[in-house]
Amino acid sequence: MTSAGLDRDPLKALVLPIAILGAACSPPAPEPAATADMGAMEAPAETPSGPITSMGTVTAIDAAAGTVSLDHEAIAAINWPAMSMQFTTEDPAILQGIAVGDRVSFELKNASETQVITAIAKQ
Ligand SMILES: [Cu+2]
Repeated sequence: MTSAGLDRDPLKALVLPIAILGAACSPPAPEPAATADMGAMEAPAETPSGPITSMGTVTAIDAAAGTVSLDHEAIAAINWPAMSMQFTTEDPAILQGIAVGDRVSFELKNASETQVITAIAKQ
């Protein structure tokens, strides 16, 4: 009979962690499927040494995190097919003036740091 009062405590204990988890999940999650695929994308034997440029459409921007998701064209220099994926920016300031839906040209840092964008420009 004393259990009636005790029953409330486990409920209270659950509410706070759930609220915290909910808040942590509110920013849009990166695309795990597309990101996982990148591991299989080995650079070709003849790796270009300089920057690699391509075109794409912006699908998401997180200016605070300095990340941008692009639906990009195939990038022959590094044997990439066209895909949707998230990049990080070397300098998040380059995202200023870029918006979701923009058609952009962009520059990857190099063949070994292909997920780092050093420049992006609206077309
Ligand atoms: Cu890609």
